[in-house]
Amino acid sequence: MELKAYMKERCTLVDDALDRFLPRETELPHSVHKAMRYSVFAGGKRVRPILLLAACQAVGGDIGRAIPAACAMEMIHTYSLIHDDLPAMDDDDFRRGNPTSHKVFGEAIAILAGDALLTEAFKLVSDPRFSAGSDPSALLAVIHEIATCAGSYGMVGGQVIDMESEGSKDIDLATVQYIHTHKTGALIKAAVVAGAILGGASVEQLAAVTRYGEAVGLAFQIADDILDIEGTTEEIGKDAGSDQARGKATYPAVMGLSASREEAGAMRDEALSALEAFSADADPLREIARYIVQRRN
Ligand code: GRG
Repeated sequence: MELKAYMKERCTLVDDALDRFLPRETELPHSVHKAMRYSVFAGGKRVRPILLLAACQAVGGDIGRAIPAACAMEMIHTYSLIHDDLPAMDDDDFRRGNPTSHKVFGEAIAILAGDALLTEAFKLVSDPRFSAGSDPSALLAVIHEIATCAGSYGMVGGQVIDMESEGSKDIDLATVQYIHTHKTGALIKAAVVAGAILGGASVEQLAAVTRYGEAVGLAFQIADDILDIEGTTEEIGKDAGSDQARGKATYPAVMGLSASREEAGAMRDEALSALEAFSADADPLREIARYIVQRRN
């Protein structure tokens, strides 16, 4: 399969749905709706929604039913980026080459846009208009998985330890692993687990997809660490080397660049081996695992 064309086609599918699901700028309150749309449509790669749909497809499910959950993952991801950029956190002026939300709308609206995106995401997944005919217990399991992975046992927890570790001289591998698997990995894992549940996965399929998600989630963040060092400013959309300048806890900082590359490759292989029993329906998941460690942005 040709991954570039596949990603482009899935990206359009997700973008069209996000446009339908997100509140219009013409609806009150205009400022927050404008801010929500500004960040959602700022050029993200849509990795999490695409993974969710690919996991649904891998277990033989109908991706049409998984579109709202896919969009919800992107809304949660966007909320996390808006809040991560705030002065109280990373204090970034630019993301993906554009001014950050608080620079355009002010800090209060940026915080509220993030809050609203997080909340709207759960409204969307639980919306009875899109879940008619779905198994209610599967839907509950999806909501529980996403909430667990987004909260303090997941992404928020990773962000807290990341912030608290910044500038510390004696970060060990276990701490970096915790940060990466929670801050970035948890939402990626939640995306594939949610997709598999919505696709009607068996117990064995769900276990395999979970293994895939954990490996790919960690690989994604190690690749991000490596890109921060090796990528050009244009490719990564932030100042190259900014992790090091900030004293961030990263894989290269703890184990060096070449061991980090090996680890990212090992995680990709672990993800691929988790899918061994799957048919060609899982080829998009396989290709995405390869892409995640090779990506340039
Ligand atoms: C504020 C609760 C809270 C959490 C923030 C995810 C996160 C936690 C912060 C983002 C900081 C960051 C840049 C992490 C590196 C990995 C990462 C998540 C990169 C951005 O994800 P991509 O590459 O972004 O999927 P696009 O721009 O394609 O949407």
